[in-house]
Amino acid sequence: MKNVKIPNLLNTRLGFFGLLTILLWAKNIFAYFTEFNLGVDSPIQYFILLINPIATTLFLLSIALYVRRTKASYFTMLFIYFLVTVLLFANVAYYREFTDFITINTILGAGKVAGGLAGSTLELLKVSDIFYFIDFVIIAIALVMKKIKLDDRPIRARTALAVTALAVMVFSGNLFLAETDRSGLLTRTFSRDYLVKYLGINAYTAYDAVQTYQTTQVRAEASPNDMDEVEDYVDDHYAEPNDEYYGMAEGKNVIYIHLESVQQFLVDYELEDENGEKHEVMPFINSLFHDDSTFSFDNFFHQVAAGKTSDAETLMDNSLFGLNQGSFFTQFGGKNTFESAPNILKQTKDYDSAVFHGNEGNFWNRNEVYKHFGYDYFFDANYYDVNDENSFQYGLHDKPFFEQSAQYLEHLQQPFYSKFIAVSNHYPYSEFTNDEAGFPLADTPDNTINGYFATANYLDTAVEEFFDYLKESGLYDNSVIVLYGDHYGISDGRNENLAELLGKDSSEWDNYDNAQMQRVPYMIHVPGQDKGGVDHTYGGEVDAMPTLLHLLGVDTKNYIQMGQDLLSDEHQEVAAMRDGSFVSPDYTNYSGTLYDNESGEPIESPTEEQQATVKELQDAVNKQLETSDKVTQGDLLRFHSGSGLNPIDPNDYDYKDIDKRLLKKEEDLGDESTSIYSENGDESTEDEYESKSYQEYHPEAKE
Ligand code: GP9
Ligand code: MN
Repeated sequence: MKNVKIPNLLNTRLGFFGLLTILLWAKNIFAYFTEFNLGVDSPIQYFILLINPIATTLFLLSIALYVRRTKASYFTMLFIYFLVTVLLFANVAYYREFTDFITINTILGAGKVAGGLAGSTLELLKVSDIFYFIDFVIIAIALVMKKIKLDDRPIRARTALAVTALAVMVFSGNLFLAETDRSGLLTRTFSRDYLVKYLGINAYTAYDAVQTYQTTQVRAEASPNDMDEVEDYVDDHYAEPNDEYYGMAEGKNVIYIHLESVQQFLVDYELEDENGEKHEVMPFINSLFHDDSTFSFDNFFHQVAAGKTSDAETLMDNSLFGLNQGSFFTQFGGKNTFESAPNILKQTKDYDSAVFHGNEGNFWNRNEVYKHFGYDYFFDANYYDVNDENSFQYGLHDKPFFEQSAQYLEHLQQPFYSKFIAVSNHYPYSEFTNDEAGFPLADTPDNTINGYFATANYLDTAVEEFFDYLKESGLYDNSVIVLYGDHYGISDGRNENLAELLGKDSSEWDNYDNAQMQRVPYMIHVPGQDKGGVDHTYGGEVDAMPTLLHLLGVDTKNYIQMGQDLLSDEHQEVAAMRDGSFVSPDYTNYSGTLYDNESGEPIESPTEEQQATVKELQDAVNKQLETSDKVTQGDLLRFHSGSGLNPIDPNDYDYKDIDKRLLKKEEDLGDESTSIYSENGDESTEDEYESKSYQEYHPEAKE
C-alpha cells in the first residue's frame, strides 16, 4: 500500500465528497445496466438514465457538508453514503425476486415480504454484488492507513449551500427532460419502472414516501361512521334487476376483452383510402355489435381521468371511480379493501379469476392491485414470449398476446372470470412496418389520427381470431364475452383534425362535440340467447359491473357500487365524467358549458324548468363522484360488513409460478377438473388457434 499515491484532492472534504458522488453514480449505473429492465429505448432516455442518479446523490451527500466538526462530517457523509448504497442494493435484490422496486409499503410490511424472501435471500446474491460494497473496505483501509487524510477545514456554509443548490438545479433539469419525454410522469405515476428510469431510485423512493404518507393520512381519518352515508346512497341508488334478463348467463365464464383506446365512433366506421375505396375498420366487432346475442350500448361513456386504463379497470371491476387526480391504482389500489367482481363471484359462485396482459406486471401497479381485487392469477409479460419483433412500448402485440394466452386459459377451472387487456391500439398508433402493414392510413395533418384506424383494425382481427379459438376449443358456448373501450384514443385537442373524417366541419367543432366523442363501445355477448340488440340507454363504465352481475344471477343490492344496472328500468340516464361534466339524453355539461343535445348549441339562458332538470342531473353526478371518493380515499370498504363477504388477505395471493399452480390444481382435481383441457380429454386446444398477419389475410394489399 505504501506506494499507492492518492491525489491530494481526496484529502479535502470536497474531494472526498466528489469521490463518493462518483462512486454512487457508478453503482447506480451498474445496477441499471446489469439488473433492472427499464425499457430504455431512445438516446434521450439513455441520457436521462445516465444523469438521473446525480442530483439526489449530490443533494443527500451535501447534508454532510453542513457539519463543521471533522470526524462528524466525514462520519455523516459515509453514513449517508452507506444508507443510499443499502437502498440501491435492497432494490437490486428485491428486483431479482419480484421484477419490481421496493415501495414504502413493502418496507413497512417488511415482515411479510421477508417471509417469502427468507428462504431464497442467499440465492439472490451474486458474486458481482461485491461491487456494491467493496469500496467500503477500501475506503476504510485508506482512512485507517491515512492514505486519505481527514481535512480539518470545515466547508463554508456558502459552499455547502451552493452544492445543495446545484443538486436542486440538476434535479430540475432532469425533471424537465423526463416530463418532456414522458409527460404526466409525476401526476400520473404510470409505474415504478418509469419513475426509476427517469428519476432514479432515490427520487422514486422519496416520491413513494410522500404519496404513501398522504394516502395514509386520509385513510387514518376515516371512521366506520363514514360508511353510513355511503350505505344510504347505495340503498337509494340501487336499481332493481330486470326479470327478463336476471340470471340469464348464470354459471357462465366471463371473458372481458379490453379494447384499448377504442371509441364508439369506430363502430361501423369505414375509412376511405386515397382511391376513394372504403375499408371497414372493425368488421368483426361490428358484427358482434349488431348480433342478437349481444347487449350493445351506443350511449355508453368512458369515465376515466389520468389513470386511463387502470381507471377503466377500477370502474369495470368495482363500480368505483378512479381519482380526479393521479392514479387510483398506484395510490390506493395496493392498500384498499375491495368488493370486486372476481371476489364476489369467487365467494358467491365459486369462480376462479385471471388477468392476462402482455406488459410488465408493475405497470399501473397491477401486480399489487390485483391481489387486493382477489384475482387468483395474473399472467403478465413474464408468462409470454415477448421479443423485439412481436412487441412495442406497451408490451406484446395483440395477436400473439391472445394466441399465447390459450396455453393458460385452457387450464383455468370453469366457471372463471377473466380479463384480457389488449394494447396494440395504443397511442401513438404507430404504423406497422412488418407484414401487419397494409390497412390504409388516414390522411390528416395529425399522424396520431392517421394511424389509429390501422391499429384498431389489427385489434379487430386479433379479437376475431380469439373468438374463433373460443369456438373451436369449446369455451365459447359456456362463456359471456364482454367487450369495452377503456377510454378515448384521440384526445380532445386532436379532434378538429378528425372532424372531417366524421363528416363534420372542423371550424364548427366545439366542446359539445368533444363530449359526444367520449362514447366507447360496451357489449355483452351471451352466446345462445337472442334478447340482445343495440340499447340506447345513457350510462358509463361505472354501470358495467351491476349490469353484468345481474345477468350472472348475482344481486348487487348488498354491495357498495356506484353504478346501476343498465338493463334495469330504474336506471338513471346520466353518464358522469370524472371532472363533474356529464352527458344525458337531453343535456350535456362539458367543461363548464351546458349544451342542448338537440341543437348541440350552448344554452345561454336556461328556462326555470331546464334549470331544475339540469340541477337534478348535476346533483346526482356530484353525489355519485363524492361518494366514490369517500369510499376510495377513506378505504371505507374495510368497514362494510353488510356485503357478507370475507375480507381478502392479499398475502394469500402471489403471481409467481402460476402456470405451474394451474396445472397442479388441475391434476389434484382429477376427474373433477372443469378446465377446457380436462374436458377435452386432457388434450391441449392450443392447436386450434390460428393467427395470420394482415398480409396473409389480404395478399392483394401487398402490391
Ligand atoms: C399498459 C396499458 C396501457 O399496460 O394497459 O395503459 P394506458 O396508457 O392506456 O393507461
Ligand atoms: Mn388504455
